[in-house]
Parts: sequence; structure tokens; C-alpha cells
Amino acid sequence: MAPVLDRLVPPPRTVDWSLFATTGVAVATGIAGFWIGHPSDAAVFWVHAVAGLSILPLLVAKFRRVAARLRDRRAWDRATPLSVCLAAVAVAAGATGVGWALGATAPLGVWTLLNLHILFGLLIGPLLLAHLRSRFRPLRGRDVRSRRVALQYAGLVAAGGATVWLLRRVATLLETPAATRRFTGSRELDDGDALPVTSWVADDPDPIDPGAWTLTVDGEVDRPLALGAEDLRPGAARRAVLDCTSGWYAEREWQGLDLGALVDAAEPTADAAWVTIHSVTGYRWSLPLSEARGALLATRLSGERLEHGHGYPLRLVAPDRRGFQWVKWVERVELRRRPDPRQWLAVFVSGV
Ligand SMILES: Nc1nc2c(c(=O)[nH]1)N[C@H]1C(S)=C(S)[C@@H](COP(=O)(O)O)O[C@H]1N2
Ligand SMILES: [Mo]
Repeated sequence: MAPVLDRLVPPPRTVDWSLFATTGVAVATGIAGFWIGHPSDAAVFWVHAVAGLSILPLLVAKFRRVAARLRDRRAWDRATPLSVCLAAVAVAAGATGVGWALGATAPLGVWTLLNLHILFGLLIGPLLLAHLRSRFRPLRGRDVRSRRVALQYAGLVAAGGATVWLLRRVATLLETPAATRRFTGSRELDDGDALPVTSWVADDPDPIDPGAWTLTVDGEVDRPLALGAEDLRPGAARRAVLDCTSGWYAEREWQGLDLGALVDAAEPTADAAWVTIHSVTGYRWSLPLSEARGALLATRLSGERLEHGHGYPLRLVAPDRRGFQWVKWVERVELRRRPDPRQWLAVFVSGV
């Protein structure tokens, strides 16, 4: 290694522990990103990008160190194949992440590069823990307590930040699809394009007969309601961005019922603090009462009656929330003291 490069590389344990830290931050912010739809939380995605890109120079330093040991088959032990696998998955996660950020597309059917990135990212956690079981070395004071190491860290983060900025510039200059990315990484659908029907899970009910359907409002209320389709008085409208975690977003005009007015008609008790929106399939999500007051239960999309695939007869429009929280085929509005903990399972397994 060139002497000048040598001076840039921290001691081995520092490299390894930095890899652990940056990977941990990248995985944690990646997972947190699923739930983030409000622009005020955009920093989480920046931290994700900077942590992710900081992994790359650390990986280069690490590969240079272990290359000789990897080439010599006699130096392999039982844990080596797993380490190689972890390295491959980490490189794949980085490549798909950068590819998506630059606007690359891949012929993956319904899958996007972002889906692949998420898959590799989620694999890193268990692989890393298994790797640490055999390769764990405690960090010693002298690995971190020096001015040089502090400077190396600062340089790493600065380089990561500069690379993120540069990637965005390149995507904008090349006018790749990433040029119209939202802070969540999602790309804008073309204006004329119909919304794709996205059911995250096996959630696929039969078309709903409005004559046999009722909407109930119950739970922490003094006056439970049961409304038929003909009782609905849709008069509210909202433009809102539907942003799916599979990587697309679209701003559309939705019309329907004001959820706040509906909830208030049922007279929430003093204890009511959350509103859980239930689908006929069991799929559900909860919003704080104050936020639910600003949401819409839509009956129409862009002036047309909702299609079955988009949740007819009623679907939640929750501005600044991610698409998976916009419950389709709504049949129940439940007022609660606390959010419904079973929603976390329900969004994965409803319809199975
Ligand atoms: N009941 C139910 N609602 C659902 C889903 C689902 O699978 N079941 N998918 C969610 C996801 S992941 C997204 S992105 C949006 C997509 O809405 P659309 O199909 O109308 O475009 O609906 C959400 N609402
Ligand atoms: Mo989604």
C-alpha cells in the first residue's frame, strides 16, 4: 500500500469497529426509513446515505488487509465462508443502493433495485452477528484514543457526505429517474400514469358489494356509528403524495369523507387518543387522533370512483405517511387509548 494511503488507514481493530458502527447505523436508519414520510424527518435518509457510503472505504481497507489470508486456502477456517458471504452481501447492498440513488434501472420484473437493496440490507444484520460470533475482538483504548484516529473519522464522514452530494448532482445532471427523487428515495410516477395497485402482502379481497358493506365507528366513543354506503356524505378533498416503500410516489387529488368530522360525529371519550383504521382483510394502521383529524377516507381518486384495487368503497389517505399506512377497503374506524400493537403483524400477514 502506498505510504500516503497507509497513513489514512486506521488500525485494524478501529477499521473493524468502524465497519460495525457504520453498518449498524446504515441498517437501523434503513429500517427506520420504512416509517418515515414526513419531510421533517428527512435527516434519517441523509444519515443512511452517509453511513452507507462510509462503509465503502472501510471495506476497501479491510479487504486489503485480509486479501492474502483469503487467497491462501489453507488459512481458511470454518467461519471464513460466512465472512466472504457477508462481504458479498455488503458490496451488493452498497451497489444496489448507489445504483438506485443514481437512477439505474434493472430488469427485475415487479422488483426494483430498491427492493433488492432492502433485501441485501436486511440480510446484513444476521450475517454480521454470526460473523462477530467467531471474529469478535474487543476494542482497546489505544485503537481510538488518538488525534490521528479522530481525524480519520472526521475525514471518513466528510468524504461520505461529499459523495452523497456528488451522487445527487450527477443524477440531476444526467437527468436520470433519480433526478425527481423524493427525500425518501422514491421516484415520481409520470403525471399521466395510473397509480399502480400495490398490495404489500397477500391482501387481495374480493370486490366489495356496497349494499352489503357498512362502516362502523366504535371503541372509545360515546355514540358508535354504523353507516351504509348510501349514508356517506363525501364532500372533502385533499391533494396528497402516496409514497410507497417499493420506490415510487405520486401526488394525486383524493375526494371523500373528512375523517375528523366522522370521528367527531361519534363523540370520542376523553380517553380517546388514537384512531385505528381497519380493512375488511384485517390489515390496519393507527394514527394519533390529532393527525387523524387531518386525514381523509377517500371514495374517489382524481375525480373517478375508486377502483377495487385502490380500495373501493373507502380507503385511508394519510398525508405525510408512507403508502403502506394508507389502508384500503376500510370497514371500521376504532377509537383507542393506545395504538393497536397487532397492526405490526397485521400488515405482514393479513390475507394469508
Ligand atoms: N388493506 C390493504 N391496504 C393497503 C395495502 C394492502 O396490502 N392491504 N397496501 C398498502 C401499500 S404498501 C401501498 S403503497 C398503498 C398502495 O395504494 P394503491 O394500491 O391504491 O396504489 O396501499 C396500502 N394499503
Ligand atoms: Mo407500499
